[in-house]
Amino acid sequence: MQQLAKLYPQHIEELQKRTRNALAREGIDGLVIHSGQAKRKFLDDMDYPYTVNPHFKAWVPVLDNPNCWLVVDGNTKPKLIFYRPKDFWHKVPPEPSDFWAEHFDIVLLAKPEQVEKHLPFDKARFAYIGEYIEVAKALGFDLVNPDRVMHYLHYHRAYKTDYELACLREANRIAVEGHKAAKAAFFAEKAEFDINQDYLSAVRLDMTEVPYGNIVALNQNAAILHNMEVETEKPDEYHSFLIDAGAHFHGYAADITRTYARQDNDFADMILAMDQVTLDLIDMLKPGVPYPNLHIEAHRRVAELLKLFGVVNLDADGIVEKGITRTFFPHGIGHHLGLQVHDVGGQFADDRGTPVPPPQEHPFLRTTREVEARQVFTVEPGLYFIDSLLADLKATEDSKYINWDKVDHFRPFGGIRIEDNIIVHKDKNENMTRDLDLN
Ligand SMILES: [Mn+2]
Repeated sequence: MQQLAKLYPQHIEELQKRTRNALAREGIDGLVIHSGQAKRKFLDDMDYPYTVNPHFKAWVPVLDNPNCWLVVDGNTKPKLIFYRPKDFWHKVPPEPSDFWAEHFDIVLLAKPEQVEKHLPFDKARFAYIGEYIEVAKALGFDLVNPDRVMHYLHYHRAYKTDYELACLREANRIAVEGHKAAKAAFFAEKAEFDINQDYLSAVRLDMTEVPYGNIVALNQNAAILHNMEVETEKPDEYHSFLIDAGAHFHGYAADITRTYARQDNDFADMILAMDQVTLDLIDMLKPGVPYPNLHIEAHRRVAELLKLFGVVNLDADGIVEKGITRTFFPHGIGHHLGLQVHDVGGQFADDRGTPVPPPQEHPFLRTTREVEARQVFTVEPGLYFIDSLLADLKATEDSKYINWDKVDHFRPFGGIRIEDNIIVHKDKNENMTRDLDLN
């Protein structure tokens, strides 16, 4: 905590600088950033779980308080309008006193509708940044999430401050605690539901608080890329376990995946081989490298394994050339990580938002921009046996290259994904996940 307090002023200084530059692009005086507000369920008197505006939590690590506002101009001390209702039904947040509080002029807001008196008078000189466009209009803002401002901020968000890197390391530390608990639960042969409970318990977050829905998959369910519906019953046999689950710290996310085999067999060997693929791809992350190079190399490496394990009777080049790897590895190799799990700005060439579209044959790739120092990525190659995609492949000419007996042998294991979180430094990579002894 002391370290965070030390790093935080420089973080605010950097956000101030980015704000100044973004405002100059747009020719306005400031930004009004709305944390968000409660969203009522249809015909109900309860709200959906609340998710804070990432532009708000970039400044203030307050994740659970709607109806807050920031007024920033890049020069003067930012103003925080902090919601503190009189409410005997719900828990009222305490007055801010954490390490970050002294960096803001704080005013307390008792009723959401009273915010106007705290906002700048001349709305034409300010832009609203947030989700609630009708609120912005009602308050008199014409500029709502203007492209030039958003593109500038989103592009620069890829470069993490030292404060952000500290938060991301801590998020990894928390998530790794969860992964260790989940691994133990798998080897104790618990049901998906109970493995998930052990994970949540270890990270001290509930299902609405984790940065994305945990993927907890036993056996063939590991072939469902987003297996979010955990089974409450135990399976008859235990073959494999895939878990993709994160955590967050002060609003910064971890996103980690591991795959385990229950027995020592050729699927266990395949996991080891994929683990090496993950590590080798991470070695490719260097300033100046286009991120899609990793994706293309991942397909080559998956092809080698398909050949090595006797799944496809072609050499690796032939497997890639015919596009067969896309049946077995149908998602992107990774993404930027930060305030959001799939952090923004991955497909920008510059801070004007010039797009870098993904290669035509890899439309799912979320990250296309060049790798630079201070950027943080996931690297997550996969190899799966997915019934629907395999059926498509079977219906093509290329079916004759596939050893279908081997495919059927591996189907009950579902698949493999191994995902680490990496900070790119000028002269080295920092694998936040492995540094914590999660193998
Ligand atoms: Mn990921």
